Amino acid sequence: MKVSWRKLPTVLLEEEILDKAFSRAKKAADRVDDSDRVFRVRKQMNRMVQTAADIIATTFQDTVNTWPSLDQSPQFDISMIDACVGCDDYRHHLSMLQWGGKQVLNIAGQNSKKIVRTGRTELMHDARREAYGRISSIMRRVGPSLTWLSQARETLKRLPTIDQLLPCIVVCGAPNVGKSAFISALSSGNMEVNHYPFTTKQIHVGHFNHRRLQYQLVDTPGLLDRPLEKRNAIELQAIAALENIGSLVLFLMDESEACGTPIEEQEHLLEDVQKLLPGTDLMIVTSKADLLKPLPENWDEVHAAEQEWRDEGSEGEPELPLLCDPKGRVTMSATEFVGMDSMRLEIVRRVKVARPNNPLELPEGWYRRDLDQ
Ligand SMILES: Nc1nc2c(ncn2[C@@H]2O[C@H](COP(=O)(O)OP(=O)(O)OP(=O)(O)O)[C@@H](O)[C@H]2O)c(=O)[nH]1
Ligand SMILES: [Mg+2]
Repeated sequence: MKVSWRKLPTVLLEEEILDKAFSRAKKAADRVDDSDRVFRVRKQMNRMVQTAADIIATTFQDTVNTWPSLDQSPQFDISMIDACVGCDDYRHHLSMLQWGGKQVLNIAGQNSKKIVRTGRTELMHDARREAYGRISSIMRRVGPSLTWLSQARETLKRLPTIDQLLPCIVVCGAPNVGKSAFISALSSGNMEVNHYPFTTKQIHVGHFNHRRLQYQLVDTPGLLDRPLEKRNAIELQAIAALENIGSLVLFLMDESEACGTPIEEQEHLLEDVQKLLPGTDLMIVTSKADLLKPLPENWDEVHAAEQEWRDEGSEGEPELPLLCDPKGRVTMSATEFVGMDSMRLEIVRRVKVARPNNPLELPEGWYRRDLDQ
């Protein structure tokens, strides 16, 4: 169930729609063939009015139909739309298109009648001209909505694609602690790169599959890695959206401080994140295990167990030992790929606890094609 508003087609602007409608209308009129001059002009004027109105109304209706109705959108999407463009505006501008389409068709109907009822060609031309004038003025009223929708589309298509029905692991921590490297190392296939419209930073979304269920891993750059008090309303709303979708939060802590943020500050950030995402299970993970001095005691043991599991085809859900740092926290090295498989299995276990009645725990042998890519 990928959300379609991320693949919304281009929204044509006022001038583009008018040009398209009037030029098609002219072509339609040029195709009219009748040896009787009055009949010919009547047909031509009628075609012009009807074609122009149809093209505009259809263009509007297509837009209204392809933009998902908010009533049927998942909560995450609604929160994101609200944070990024505003739900009220979203509704208003789509309804303007609906209104405009109706108006334009009415105008065509009325002027068409005038064209049919008269026998004088100059009155037919007048009725056509009048229709074009009225249609243009409706377009001027709808214009700002088209502009708004076109800009909203640019904003919305940059958002991460998250499937609400699948487990989602939110990965956070101070800048440079290794969030993206972790997601990349754990993901099968390529990561998607997106943006939150209000930050310039890249968000990575990765996936891995385990027993036919796809797990999503989402980065949070610029969203959670700043002190609480410096955040604006938009960011808070986006965070609320994350809370809706997160099955598990991983908080990465760089003990080596190679990231540039002192440990103490990272601890403060952790407290903030706990406050921001209170309803979500949180797991603290030490990153960059390879930089720890000394190396974690069970480095070799974990490395060997993971290697063996991979050699055997990564089947089942063994209790691989977790790599532990001196404080007893789970750790891993994304660059050396040690502690990663055991981490993946731990994530699967934690998500299961967080989603006890998971409707997606499909019976053995059940096949969902979209999960097996
Ligand atoms: N030695 C070592 N370096 C790592 C590891 N993971 C990440 N790094 C390095 O740490 C730096 C930051 O990694 P990123 O994955 O970009 O960190 P990030 O948290 O996504 O950073 P932002 O998105 O800017 O907040 C890069 O230079 C990585 O190569 C690791 O496991 N070991
Ligand atoms: Mg990153």
